[in-house]
Amino acid sequence: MNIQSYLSKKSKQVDQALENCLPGAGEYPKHLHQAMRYAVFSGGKRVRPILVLAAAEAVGSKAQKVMPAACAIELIHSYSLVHDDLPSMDNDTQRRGKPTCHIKFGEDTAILAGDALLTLAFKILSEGSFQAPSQELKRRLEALGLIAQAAGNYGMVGGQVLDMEFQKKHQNASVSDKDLPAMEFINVHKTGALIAVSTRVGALLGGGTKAQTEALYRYGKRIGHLFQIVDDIMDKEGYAKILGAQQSWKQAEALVLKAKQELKIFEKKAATLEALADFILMRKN
Ligand code: GRG
Repeated sequence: MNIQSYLSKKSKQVDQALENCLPGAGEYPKHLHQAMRYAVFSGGKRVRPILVLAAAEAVGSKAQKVMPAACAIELIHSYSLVHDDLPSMDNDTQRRGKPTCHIKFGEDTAILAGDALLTLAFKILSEGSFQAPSQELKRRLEALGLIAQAAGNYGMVGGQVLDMEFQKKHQNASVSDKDLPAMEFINVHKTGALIAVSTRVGALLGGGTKAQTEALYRYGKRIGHLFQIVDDIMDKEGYAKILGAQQSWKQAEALVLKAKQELKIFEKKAATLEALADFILMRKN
């Protein structure tokens, strides 16, 4: 399994599908549509959509079948980064080495571009469903609800609010291991939920059995946790601050093993997901 060539092939397919979902830059209202496109096409790794596609492949589906869900999740991820960078949140001026959306388009347009990306995600998830057979329709509705749950108050948005409170509380105080449970709760929701729902709906919409879908959901949760630990090691934040880099690496490696345990039932079909776990551990950005 050459994961680099898999990633580059799939991210090109995701980019093409995103291009088909998004309004053109010249379409009215131009400023809004340009901001939406800027948020989506500025060099993201496409980890979440690729997890959706790879989970579908692990249950024996064609990746293309779950492409709308993969795009929807990437649009939600893109919106979350636009809003996370706003002055009232992290107040960042740069993302992926470029000016953040609000620096380039103004704060008002950036807020609205985020809103529009989030709502577009659900439009894409609903598309074509009137013609779907009833079993397929049920799976689509379930996936739509799961994605909404992962993105909203019980998932990413809830985690973001708790993180803001946590940051305020620790502005002048250092973090210690007694803060670990609170930090884990935040991460499971803020970062983990959208990653875990990616493999879950990839399996569900790919036609996986209950056991397969649950195994890939557990895999996704491990990967989400892993993603955050590696992020913290790179940024010398969170886990790295509390546990130190060496201990954080140990935790990350243990999570890779646990994630791979969940893939045993898929045998060779999960080779990509195995390689993706290693890739997330070793990623450099
Ligand atoms: C504003 C509702 C709202 C939520 C924001 C996810 C999030 C919540 C904020 C992002 C903060 C952050 C940098 C978290 C660390 C993990 C993470 C999500 C990194 C960015 O994801 P990548 O590396 O991004 O997949 P790319 O650039 O590849 O798309």
